[in-house]
Amino acid sequence: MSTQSTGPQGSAAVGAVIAILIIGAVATLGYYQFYVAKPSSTTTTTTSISGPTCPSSACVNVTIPSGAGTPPPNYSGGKTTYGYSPDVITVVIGKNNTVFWINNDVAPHTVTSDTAGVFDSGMTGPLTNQGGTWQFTFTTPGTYTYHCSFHAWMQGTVIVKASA
Ligand SMILES: [Cu+2]
Repeated sequence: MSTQSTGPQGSAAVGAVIAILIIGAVATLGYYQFYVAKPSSTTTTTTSISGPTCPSSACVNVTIPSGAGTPPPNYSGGKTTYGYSPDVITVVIGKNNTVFWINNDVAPHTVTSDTAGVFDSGMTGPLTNQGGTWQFTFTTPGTYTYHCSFHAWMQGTVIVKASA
């Protein structure tokens, strides 16, 4: 700290001015830390990803929300409605039968048909990356349940209806 020597003749008025300046600087610094610096310095890169990239009304979006990789509160095993949002969707062939999933979570996920081999985004597929998207076009009417290969609580359903 380098300060200029002002000698003993510094009056009480000068001292008061200095004190006010110091208080002002501290207050400003405090304000800066709490209201300006804090959001950028303490936030741990919570990457905010805008919604899925469904390009038109011919498709439906399903989001894997942030936190889906953590079991839901009071989880006691089995499949739940937690992890895909919305967890149940209805699509109509020829209208909106392409479904887009996006992973907004930091954990890897999959969209895997409960009936093996019907559809699967894969355990190394795009949904294993935050912000990754994967799409599937349903062409046969029916009710398709699916799950995440990594997280037992994640369960979703696509209800596919024939074109009207
Ligand atoms: Cu998962």
